[in-house]
Amino acid sequence: MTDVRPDNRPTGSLRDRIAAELTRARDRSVRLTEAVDDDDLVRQHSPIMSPLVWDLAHVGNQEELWLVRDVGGREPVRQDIDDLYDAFKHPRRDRPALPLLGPAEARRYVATVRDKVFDLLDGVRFDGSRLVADGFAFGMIAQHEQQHDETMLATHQLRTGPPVLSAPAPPPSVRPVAGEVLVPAGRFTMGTSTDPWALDNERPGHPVELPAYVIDAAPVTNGEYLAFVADGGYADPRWWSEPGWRHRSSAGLTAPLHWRRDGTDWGYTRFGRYAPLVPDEPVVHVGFHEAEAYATWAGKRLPTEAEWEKAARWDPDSGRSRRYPWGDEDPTPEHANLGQRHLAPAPVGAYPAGASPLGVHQLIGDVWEWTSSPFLGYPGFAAFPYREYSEVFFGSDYRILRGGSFGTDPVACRGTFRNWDLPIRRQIFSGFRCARDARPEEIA
Ligand code: AVJ
Ligand code: FE
Repeated sequence: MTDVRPDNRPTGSLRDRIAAELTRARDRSVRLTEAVDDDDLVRQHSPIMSPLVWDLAHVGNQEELWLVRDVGGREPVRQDIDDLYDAFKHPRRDRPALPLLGPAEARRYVATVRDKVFDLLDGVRFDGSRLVADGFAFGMIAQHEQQHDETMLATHQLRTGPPVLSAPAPPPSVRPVAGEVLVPAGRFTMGTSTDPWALDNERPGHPVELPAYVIDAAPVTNGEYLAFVADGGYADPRWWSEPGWRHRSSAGLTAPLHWRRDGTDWGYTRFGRYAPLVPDEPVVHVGFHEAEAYATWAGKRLPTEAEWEKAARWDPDSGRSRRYPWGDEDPTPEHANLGQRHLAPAPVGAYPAGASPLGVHQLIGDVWEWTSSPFLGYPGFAAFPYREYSEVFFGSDYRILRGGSFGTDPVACRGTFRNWDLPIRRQIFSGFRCARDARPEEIA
């Protein structure tokens, strides 16, 4: 028997898609946790990261809370561990000392939860509460697991020792991309009210009016960033904000995280392998303060979040906002470097098919891009389904990042997707591009 939705599409396809997304996320979690031994899984590789085994069981616990208990109305699997895996109860630095499930137990736990979810997925109706409409709760959980997979990938990058992950190199540049793109003044729709798996902070869609501005056609590359380093950028307070300079000084920053001086050249260690810096690759592992300092040094500024999104979504022909720079179709490997297919950002010019109509490249994938905007709710924001996903982080402590990285799965990446972190953080796969106001003679 097939249910039929109001739009006459069978619900079977939604069920299949949910099952595929959940399975894809789990395959990735398994790969990331099977790559290391048990010792490594329970160890903390950095005080700002959880042990990998915490992420694994936390993913299962969220799945249990939302899908098994809430959507399914089933008996709890392990109510006794809710507190251990509540991210708000224990800061990351304290997590290794908790009586966490061990690797074997954690694996059994997530598998038990998943079995129950597949069982209830069989019979669930997608026309009930707002939580299950369009499969939202399932989509939220698939995105949640993929977000933690990206976090686990960042933990892998922080661990020391021989390499355990491998992937083919990203594709080469096929066309030089440089310079800037003028985005004309006018109104566009920011955010969405219709994307079924968009999270609360992406909603609602609302008009935003922007003056004309100019945005870089590509992310700032290692070569460009190196010019800032070589020019003494890290030693000159003129380029830094006051809090940025204070942090630079107390943390002793001299280059992006993972960069290392190799005689007169620079290189970096990536997932345990050392390589010379690739000049045309987007710079990665810079904090907001570093991005802002570079932009000031370059005579520019970071884009606002609205400027980033208009560049990524606004279609000059139709005036509509689309899901991605290239249109509404799901990303393929031709469009963007997403989903951990590669373990590095691709060089600038590697994805001409992913460019926006105005010619802005690599907005999606490669590196998360810092914007100048704090994390705030859009006009009409309503927390859904829980305040702790977004709302408790609203305020000026955090800055927004956009576009996803090579480690972001497509299910958790779109033109409306909002990420945020503290301005000092650089363990994430973060880079940036610059923007500036349009000059009068450019607007004419
Ligand atoms: C959206 C990436 C900032 O990892 O802190 C995971 C996503 N929220 N579990 C984070 C998230 C709850 C979140 N970020
Ligand atoms: Fe989480």
